[in-house]
Amino acid sequence: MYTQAMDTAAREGHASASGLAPTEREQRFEARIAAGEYVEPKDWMPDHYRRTLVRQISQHAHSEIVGMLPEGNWITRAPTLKRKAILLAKVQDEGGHGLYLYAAAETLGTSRDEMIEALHTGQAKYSSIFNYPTLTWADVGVIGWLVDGAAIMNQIPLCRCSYGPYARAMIRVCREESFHQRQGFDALYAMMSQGTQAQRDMVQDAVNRWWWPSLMMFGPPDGESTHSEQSMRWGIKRIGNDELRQKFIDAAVEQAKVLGVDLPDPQLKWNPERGHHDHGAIDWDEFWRVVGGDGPCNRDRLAARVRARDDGAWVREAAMAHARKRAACDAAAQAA
Ligand code: BYC
Repeated sequence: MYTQAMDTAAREGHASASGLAPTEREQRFEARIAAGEYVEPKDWMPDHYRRTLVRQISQHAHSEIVGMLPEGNWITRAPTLKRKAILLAKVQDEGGHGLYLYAAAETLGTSRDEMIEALHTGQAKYSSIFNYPTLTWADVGVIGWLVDGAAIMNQIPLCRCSYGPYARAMIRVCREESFHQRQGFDALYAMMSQGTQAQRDMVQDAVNRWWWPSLMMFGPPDGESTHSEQSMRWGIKRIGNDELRQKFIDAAVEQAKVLGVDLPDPQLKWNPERGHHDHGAIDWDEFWRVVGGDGPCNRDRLAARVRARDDGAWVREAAMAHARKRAACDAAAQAA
């Protein structure tokens, strides 16, 4: 899908943008965004818009890839064959999401090697949530319910992102994420409704540990968000961090009642005037510590990714050697 987007010739009116004075070009770009048009790879765009997208899309891709690790940790220990098959498929989906997203970011002129290098050297971020450990099987269910649930809430508006390749990738990703969320809920519901007291306690313990980090996934409060204002003006983000977090909390409260678990926030209470749930204070110091590299699993996560890249070097080299031989054969066949 990205290849098609890249092959699309710059459309009439946009192709000629390079002949315009810089301010006029920017005004025309802003007008297109205001009119709700999609920006495609060959269209003119301000450098800052391009850099913002590369930053966000590559971080999103890294999150999907690093996000395979906490759940991957349970594939060999899933309680039944059915749960193992589901988990394998889910983790594989996350890998696929990472690949679509790297491909979408590549359309902006940054190579995959550059993006991966930025992750491995700690220059690029990935979602804070994946720096927490998965201690029990219930953590896998809670990741599906809360982490994928938060991801969907955040990502549905990205299906209307002004950059076409990102928006199109998000449509497919969101469909799969919604299955992921339901499978997590289903795994927890099985333990809560048919399990032993020990299993119900295990679910509650996992909810207690993942609830606050899930709320942090939406990013800092709007007042402290560096990029929100500009990203919303450009139609990259459609809804602010706080509004999305609130929508997620309101939805999760009702789902928690169905599951029969408590959310670990004594201040969580319906506020009829606001039409939303009030909630307790989020520990933003913890968030910045984790984002800064000092969470419970940051070092392990990065080390696992670097090791995977090193271990896979021979596969990449073999594929390149094969491609070179193939090209030489094709050239010889054409010359004959
Ligand atoms: N973790 O100005 P702000 C998944 C950074 S994976 C780490 O509000 P922005 C899944 C932010 O980057 C889903 N860093 O930023 C996979 C910025 O730093 P830089 C992942 C965070 O970009 C496997 C600074 O804080 N989803 O679904 O306007 C299994 C200031 O923030 C975080 C995405 O990536 C964080 N939580 O808004 C299961 C969605 N929050 O870059 C599930 C796409 C903020 O200036 N991304 N920061 O150094 C977004 O929607 C936005 O980038 C964010 C942040 C809402 C995350």
